Amino acid sequence: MSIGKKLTETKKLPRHSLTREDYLEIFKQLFLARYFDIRLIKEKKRGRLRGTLYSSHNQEAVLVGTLYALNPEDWISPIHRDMPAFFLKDLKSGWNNPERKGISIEQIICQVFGKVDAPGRARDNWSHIGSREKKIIHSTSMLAGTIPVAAGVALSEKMRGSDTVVVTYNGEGSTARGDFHEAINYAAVKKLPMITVIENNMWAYGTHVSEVCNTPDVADRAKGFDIPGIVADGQDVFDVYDKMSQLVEYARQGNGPSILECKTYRAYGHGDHDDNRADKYRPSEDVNSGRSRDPLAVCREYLVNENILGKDDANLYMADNKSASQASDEDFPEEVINYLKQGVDFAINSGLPEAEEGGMWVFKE
Ligand SMILES: Cc1ncc(C[n+]2csc(CCOP(=O)(O)OP(=O)(O)O)c2C)c(N)n1
Ligand SMILES: [Mg+2]
Repeated sequence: MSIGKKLTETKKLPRHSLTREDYLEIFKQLFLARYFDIRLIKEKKRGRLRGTLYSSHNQEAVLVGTLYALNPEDWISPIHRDMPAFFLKDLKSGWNNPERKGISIEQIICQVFGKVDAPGRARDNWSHIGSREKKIIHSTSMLAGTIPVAAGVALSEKMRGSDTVVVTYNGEGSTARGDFHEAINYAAVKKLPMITVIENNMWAYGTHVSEVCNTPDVADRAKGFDIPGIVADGQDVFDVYDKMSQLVEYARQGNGPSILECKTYRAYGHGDHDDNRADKYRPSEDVNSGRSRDPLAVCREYLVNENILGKDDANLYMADNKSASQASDEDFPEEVINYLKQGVDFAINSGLPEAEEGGMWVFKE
């Protein structure tokens, strides 16, 4: 399919239609996603976050760039690595806008703290949530297991005649699963408006991408379905945005599904329980090169080069490449700090569910 070629040949990229406010909002959202991660690591040390933390550090441009290309009514299907996606969705409609089609920061911090005001009412501390109202397909642990569900949602939207698209997020490891192929095959045959974003962070727990994929790019899997398969620089939020926007338009016009592979790198272990082990199965040169292009730095450089932001303003906040123990609140915009504080304060004051709730949603009365 020539859609990727068409994009590179186009002089006017989707980013060129963004306003200055959009550019600055995107930069701020990258900081927000990064600060969420760093703040959670700190909250875990304080004992407020129970359970495993799956960091999305260094992968923020994938989430921000793809989500910024969507309309409020579009559906997303996030997985364990995409916790920020739940509150980044439709964030441009206003961070504190109750009408926006995304989950509030208060609810998300309650979710990770295991509090009663969480969408999961403290049954879980991570991504096993969803919202029909906010157009978020419920996340499950079964890798690739929600792609068939997303295809079903896309079929339903198509039958209704809407121009809504459905976006599924997946690690490169899950692309070796049978249900990945079955669901995309079905979507291709039925020309469903479904975009499968592959966050290729090179590792699936301790398994390298070369152990699960025999083609140079994971996006090459699209060839077997005769659908577009495009590769984006996952460290560059604007490259992700451009390519995603084009695939979204392609789907909205009724042309069918596509795959967008975003090449990135998992900064830490699979989860925080794996941080120390990951140093043993990943060579340090590999880690250093995978983390050498921080999405915050890549975005900042672009904004300065394009005269969207002056150098002094661009350099006000320098969280680049800093771990949770190295970063402080001064490294982030105040608005970002305050937004997280709002969520954390709410969650601290939220209670635990009554024991009687244990059977709720399990047995039908
Ligand atoms: C069907 C299935 N097999 C195995 C697992 C255990 N598991 C959870 S995450 C994971 C690695 C996933 O790697 P990848 O898809 O690349 O996503 P990443 O964690 O790198 O974002 C594994 C093996 C699972 N949850 N579901
Ligand atoms: Mg992976």
